[in-house]
Order: sequence, then C-alpha cells, then structure tokens
Amino acid sequence: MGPPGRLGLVLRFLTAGESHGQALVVIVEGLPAGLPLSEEDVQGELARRRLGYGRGPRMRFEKDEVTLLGGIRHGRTLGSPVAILIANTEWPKWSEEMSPAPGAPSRVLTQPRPGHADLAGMQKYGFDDARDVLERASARETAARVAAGTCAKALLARLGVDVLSHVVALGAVEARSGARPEPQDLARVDASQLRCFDPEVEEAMVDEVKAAAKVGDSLGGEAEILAYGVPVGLGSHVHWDRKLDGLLAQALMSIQAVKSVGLGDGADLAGRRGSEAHDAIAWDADTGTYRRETTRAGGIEGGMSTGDLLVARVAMKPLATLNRPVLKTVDVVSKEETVSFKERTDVTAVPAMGVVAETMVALTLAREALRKFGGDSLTEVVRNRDSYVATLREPVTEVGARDG
Ligand code: EPS
Repeated sequence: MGPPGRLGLVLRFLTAGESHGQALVVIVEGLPAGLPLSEEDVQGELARRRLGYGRGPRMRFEKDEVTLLGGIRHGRTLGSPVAILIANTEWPKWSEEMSPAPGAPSRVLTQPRPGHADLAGMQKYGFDDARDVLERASARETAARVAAGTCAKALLARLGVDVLSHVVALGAVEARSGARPEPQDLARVDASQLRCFDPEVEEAMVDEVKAAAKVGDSLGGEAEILAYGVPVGLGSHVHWDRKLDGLLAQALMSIQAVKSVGLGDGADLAGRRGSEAHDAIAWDADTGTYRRETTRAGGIEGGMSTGDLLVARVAMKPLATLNRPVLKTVDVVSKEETVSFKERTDVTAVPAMGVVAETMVALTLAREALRKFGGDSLTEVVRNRDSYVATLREPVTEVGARDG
C-alpha cells in the first residue's frame, strides 16, 4: 500500500485471493513488535464489514474463517510480517470452477457486465472469460483489507487514535443534521440496520432499500469517516506524495465502487466565500494547545494533520449488478446485444463500504504515524510519540513569554 519506492516501505500490505477462490490472504509488513492482536480482533472487524440491511444472501452464509498464519505469538506481534488467512466457506461449491489445476471452466462468461471491470479487464489481459477479471475485481477482496486494517487500528488505539464511520446518505435519503458519532457511539452505529447515527433517517433509509429491492434495483450512498485523536503533523507539505489528503484520497478512491472523496466540507467549499470556508485557530489555555473551531478543512491543512478531528466523506455508486435485466451489453463472441442480469446480489453495500473506508483511513494514518514515530517495538513508537507531543505543549502560565 502507498506510493511505490521508499515512501511505501514503512507499513505496507498485500492481498491475494479471488472472490470464490479457496481463501483470501493478506500480509502486513512494518508493524512494530509487541502490539496486542488476536484472531477475535480480526473476526470482530470482519463481522462489522458484513453488517447492513440490503446485503445479499451471501453475507449470511459466507462466514469469514480467520487463521493467523505468521507474525504473532501469544497474542502479540513479533515485528515480522503478519500473515492472515480468511477461508472462503463457499469454496466447496466453487472448487472445480475456480480450480488452480490445469483444465477449463464448465461455463465461460462472455457477456461483460456494464459498470464492472469485466470488459476493460478482458481486453487488457487478453481473457475470453469475464470470470478471470471479476473474481479479483470483486469487493470480496475488501475482507482482506479489513483484516489488515485491524492491525492498523490496534496500533492507532495505542496512540490514542480512533477511526469510525457512519452512513450519511443512502440513495435519495440524506442525514442533514450534521450529528457525528464519537468513539463511544460506535456500538450504537453498528447496531443500526444501515450503520446510520440518526434513528429517524435510518428508518427512511430502510424504506429506500425496500423500495429499490422491490424493483430489482441498487442504491449508492455516502459514509462519513471520522478519526479522533490524530496528532498534529502526520503527512507533510514538502512533497506532493507526502501530503496526507492526497494519500487518504488515493486510499479511499481505491475501494470498489467509490466515485468521490471529500475532506471536511469537500466540494461544498468551492461554492463559498473565503470568509466562510476556513477554520479559525484558537488557543486553548487549559490544555496549552491550539485548536480549530470548525471542521471545514477536515483536520488537514497543507497536507498535514492539524490535530483536530479528521473528517472524510466517501461516495459510492449504486452497485452495477442488478436483479433486473436493464443494463445493455454485448456478447463478446457473437457481438449480439443482450442485457446484464443476476439473480443474487446486494441492493446496497454502503454500510460495509463505510467499514472498509475506516480501514483505508486507519492504514494510511498508521503508516504516517510510523513514518513520524517509527520504532521496532510498540514501546519505542509510543515513547517517540510522547516525546514529540511533549515538545508541542507550551507553558500554560507564561503566555507570550516563550522564546525560540
Ligand atoms: C460481490 C458480489 C456478491 C457479494 C460479494 C461481492 O457476491 P456473489 O456474487 O457471490 O453473491 O456478496 O461480497 C462478498 C462476498 C463480501 O464478502 O463482501 C461483487 O461482485 O463484488
């Protein structure tokens, strides 16, 4: 993960596996030693990714069976790469169609589905079977990302950073109050059928899903990702590829079906006057720190975290697979016009996308935190962080008396 070359090496992860293959695998490299991490932690995050009214039946029978393969001993990381396996419980049904052994599939998919990777992938890689593309392009891959994100969240928790998300728009229904959950509200958000913080809006969203399901249609929406406790100074203004906003945008845009990412008030800022578009700086004499009074910039200025609440808003398009034959396509063999159709799919996956977006934000923040506070053990990382934070604190009683 991250830009290639030197910058990507601090904390990186690599996933492998196909949607209906035997398993997904992820290797996370760069975690310090001594970080508490358990199979239950990973299971817990994976279960959160399966949440949400409007998911297809596969979410009920596809259990994510986790095995920690390497890098962890007696509940703590060793500083070596962490390898996690997520078995696909659907594998027995697919073992022949997806077999790695030489042979041929029983059925070749020659009708690429619009809105998916199918056609461009077939052309680019020279495949005549859309399955050779769609199995890897599938959002099933995000289960492996979430497993990696569990490691990042565990590290961030030790640094006092909490990342959470909530659904703020689904189809035509939007939460307009601006109310934001805090870390202690996460269980309540996860208990909501659509991971929505406002119960009234949640009800309208459920109706929206029911209405779309009835006519075999799908829905997109938006999730807001919040990171509490981010220290000032992650990312940097000195190079384009070190800017935290740029790194977050890339990480979030890489999520399947995501079409836009905004930080703070995002695209809304473009239509405002400058006097209404920025966050005033205030001095907090009680804590001896600066703070912003609003979150318009989303906690990032000049590519660096400001130490205030980090806010990202991520928009997902409606899933391109529909339970209704309306999207036109062409058979790549006969060149005849046909329609894309599937009998089993999700109506919406926006609640799950929010959890995946948390993951991508957590991995980005953990990587940038390690770049700034890096050490071989968790103790060393925390010590580096503490000494940095101590240098930021100014004497609270002698305002104006500090000399360089
Ligand atoms: C997906 C289509 C559905 C989802 C799947 C992603 O699978 P299927 O076509 O087998 O019913 O259930 O998501 C997952 C399996 C998951 O774990 O998120 C797609 O086309 O991306």
